[in-house]
Amino acid sequence: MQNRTYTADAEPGDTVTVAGWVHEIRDLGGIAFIIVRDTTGKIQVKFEKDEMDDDLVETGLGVNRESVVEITGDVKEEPRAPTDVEIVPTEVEVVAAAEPELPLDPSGKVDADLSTRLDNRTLDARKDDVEAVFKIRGEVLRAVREQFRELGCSEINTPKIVATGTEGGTELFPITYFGEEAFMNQSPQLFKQLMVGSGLERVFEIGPIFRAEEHNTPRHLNEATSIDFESAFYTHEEAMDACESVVKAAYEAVAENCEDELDALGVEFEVPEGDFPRLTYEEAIERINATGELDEMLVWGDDLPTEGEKALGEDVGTHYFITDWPSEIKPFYIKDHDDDEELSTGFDMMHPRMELVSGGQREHRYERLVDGFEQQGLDPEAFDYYTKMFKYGMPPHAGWGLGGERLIMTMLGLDNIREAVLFPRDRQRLSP
Ligand code: ATP
Ligand code: AMO
Repeated sequence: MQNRTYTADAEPGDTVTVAGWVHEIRDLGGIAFIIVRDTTGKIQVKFEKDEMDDDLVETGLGVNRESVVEITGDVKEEPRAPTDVEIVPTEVEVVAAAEPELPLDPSGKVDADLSTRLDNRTLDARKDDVEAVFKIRGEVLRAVREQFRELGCSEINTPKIVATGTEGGTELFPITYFGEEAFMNQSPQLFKQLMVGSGLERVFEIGPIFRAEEHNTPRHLNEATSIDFESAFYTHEEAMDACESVVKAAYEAVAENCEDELDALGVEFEVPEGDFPRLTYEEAIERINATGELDEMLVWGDDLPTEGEKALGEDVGTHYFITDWPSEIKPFYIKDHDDDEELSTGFDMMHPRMELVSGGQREHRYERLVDGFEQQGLDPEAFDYYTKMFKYGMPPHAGWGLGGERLIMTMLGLDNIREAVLFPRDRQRLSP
């Protein structure tokens, strides 16, 4: 609104108009205050009952908390006010009244459980710490995009309604597409690969992925944000370098540009320093076994169980890569090492708490790619739209996918991945 003139640097003597939410009402008898909150902060408005027009006092003090008000008045110096100034009102308008009973307390004085918070996200995101998460999320995405540009990538958008799945471990959401069976896409994997064979060569995408994960966990969503990278003429080693640079750029940008938000969250924030250690899968299982945290020793070919990831994370203590996975537990599109077919070029990048990234060099040789489908029990014909492009000059390439919410969750120490999404989708939650 044009007449919203209050800013945090308003000075005594200014006449201003502030529009925002009634954060708090304190009635001390002869004198009363309301604290008005807007995106720039909070300002105290003083009502001296005997010295002001009755209507003004009645309107100003008759509102419920969280109502939207527009107040015009004079800025006065007041050392007892939180910002050293206050507004003495001459006009008060209730723009949008709030009901007296709120489903949760946006001042944050009364805690609400996560489910109540998610059901009332508008009110929840009026809280400084919640707002901070989403401001930081925006900053992370901005910094990630900028780093991809530094790396020479073009941003792409690929379809989310598709004919086939790619990520074997999790289920697909089926939909009906004009009478035909289709699915919500689990990953832009095949499409980003198709684009490294185009004139674009090096691409990234930030978009939703859909996975019918069977269980409710604090680190899985059914709709998540995938940050995907893929480059022609890259090895898996170069892809890991790019991955590390993107994650560090996100941390650096938050450290530099989100000081207030980090304060609001009260997190101890550290930008990861030094190179992320690169452990082979073999070293990883040995180190997990050595922690003694697992009931059963891991052997070659086992996937890393959650407790194993945790034990190793505590042991390593920083972000790290796990490389050289057994080929049999990596997807068909991952290339094996040239000198050892049992060993894949696939890698994961881990935060001490959990996996953040999967990636690898890709199989770009047509015959081998088709064999790989058959070995995983997939029908190569269903993937003809993808494989046929490997017959017309597909360069060697590598890439990775980073879980956007897991990045935010681990960066900010959030307990539950749902706190990193405005409107999460999980087994119980389809609205709002
Ligand atoms: P992604 O599936 O995307 O590769 P992830 O972190 O889910 O990433 P997985 O390889 O699926 O990694 O699983 C790692 C471990 O996490 C599994 O061995 C399993 O113990 C545990 N896990 C995975 N999904 C679930 C789930 N839905 N419920 C409980 N535990 C799970
Ligand atoms: P992957 O299946 O490991 O690999 O997914 C990549 C990363 O995405 C995140 N992620 C999720 N986050 C929240 N909820 C989920 N249900 C969920 N599933 C995955 C994780 C994970 O590490 N195509 C490959 C990537 C590649 O090779 O380029 C892929 O999708 O952080």
